[in-house]
Amino acid sequence: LRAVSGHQAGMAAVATDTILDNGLNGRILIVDDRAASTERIQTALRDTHTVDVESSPQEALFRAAETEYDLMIVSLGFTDFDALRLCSQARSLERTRNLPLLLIAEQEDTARVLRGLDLGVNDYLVRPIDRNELVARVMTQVRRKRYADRLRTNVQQSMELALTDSLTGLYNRRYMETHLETLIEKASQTERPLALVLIDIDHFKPINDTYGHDAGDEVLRQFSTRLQSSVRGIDLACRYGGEEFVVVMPDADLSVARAVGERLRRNIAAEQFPVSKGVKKIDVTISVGIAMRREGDAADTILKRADEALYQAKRDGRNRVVS
Ligand code: GH3
Ligand code: MG
Ligand code: MG
Ligand code: MG
Repeated sequence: LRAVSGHQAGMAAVATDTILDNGLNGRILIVDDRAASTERIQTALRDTHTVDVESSPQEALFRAAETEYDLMIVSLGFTDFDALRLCSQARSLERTRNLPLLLIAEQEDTARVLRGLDLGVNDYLVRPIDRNELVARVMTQVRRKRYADRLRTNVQQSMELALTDSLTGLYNRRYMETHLETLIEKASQTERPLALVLIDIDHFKPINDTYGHDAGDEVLRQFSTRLQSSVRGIDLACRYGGEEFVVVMPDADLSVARAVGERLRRNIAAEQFPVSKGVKKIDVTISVGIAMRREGDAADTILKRADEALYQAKRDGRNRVVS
């Protein structure tokens, strides 16, 4: 009995594997100008994958750059086109650099297959093609492509995490400070204005104390959304720390920066913040300090001046913009 159940367990494992691969539906582009020779390949793959056929190499490259294919199968048997040129072009284009390439070769093509592998072709099959081998090799490439895509996405995500604040999704202080140096340099070269807007939520500690830390977090998140939507596309909004935010505004003179700061201040004061699933609504105000870049300013010099303006806004009674 034990032997039987062991065997069944083994069967189950194999079945799961097969199911996973069967669920892996790849998008495949076959490139060949002779319909008859693609027919069998297409038929073998059609049940599992989505298969497109393209007879023009140039068109194939366009399609591959536009569509998220998992594999391009290139026939070496083009009548008057060197299929390897297509492979080399695919490798040099940003959009198709990571697209797996599988060559279909004739017996006498050995030298060209070697050149293809040198160009970065991933695999090849020689005619006459064995159906099972084709299916298996295609699946290997599709699986590898998906795995590589997942890895890339993970890398991108961790890079974003390093640049953004996890509570609000805004850029973090580190990113802002790096970017600010660049923007200062650019403003200096182009002799265009650069404004720095420093924002601090008024009496935020009592919000935490009265409604709880979670409600405080909720206010910070909602504020960030409202901040992001009230700045221009080229402005850089970041969470500077706790309940302090910075907006770096390239190409904005003092009147533009004041207008943005004033509009935000008014908008925040005018509309309450719903917290605790909307059960409670909180009045929030902000104080804003603005500084313009002056010739020779370093990042911390502008920040310090904005901080002095902010401090003045607090002293003058909060809920105001000082520049
Ligand atoms: P002022 O008008 O002078 O700015 O008063 P304030 O209470 O806003 O200033 P203070 O600097 O004394 O308090 C800021 C508070 O922000 C203290 C800190 O506990 C809270 N805080 C900082 N980061 C977070 C956070 O991520 N979540 C929450 N809920 N609170 C935070
Ligand atoms: Mg503060
Ligand atoms: Mg404070
Ligand atoms: Mg505050």
